[in-house]
Amino acid sequence: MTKPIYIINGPNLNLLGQREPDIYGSQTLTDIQALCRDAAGKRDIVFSQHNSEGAMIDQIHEARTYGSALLINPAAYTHTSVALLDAIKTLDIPVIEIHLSNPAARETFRTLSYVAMGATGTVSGFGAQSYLLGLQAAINLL
Ligand code: CA2
Repeated sequence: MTKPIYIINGPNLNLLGQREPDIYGSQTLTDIQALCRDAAGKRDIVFSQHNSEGAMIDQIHEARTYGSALLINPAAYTHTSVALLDAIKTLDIPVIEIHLSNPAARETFRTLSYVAMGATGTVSGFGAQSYLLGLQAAINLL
């Protein structure tokens, strides 16, 4: 049986759709999860959101064993977390970094991504569609 594609979301993304729709869009994370499940077709998706770094790392470890690919929106940990980078570097599967906004076009502190240093590639700036483009890339790579 094909292993599932893991989609891991970082802190505060549970509040998507409730604030800053001009930056992050008006869709909720539940809406994005449904879009991803539709786009994945027969492939299984394990979709999760975590407000703590440790919980994200535990889920990356799970993806390492049970996943065929990983999509990750690390949210603010993108710009701070060597621990997430180290976890991602242990994976032998495609790792695609996802962002709703385009961090490179925002504040200077968002221009550094530790996660990008361990990712296969990054999709940024297309709102919820970033997830679908990333998912398509993962499926094409598998
Ligand atoms: O654009 C993205 O997807 C980000 O990963 C979102 C993070 C931000 O720190 C990154 O630089 C780029 C922020 C997620 C916060 O989520 C919110 C949800 C609802 C309302 C406000 C923020």
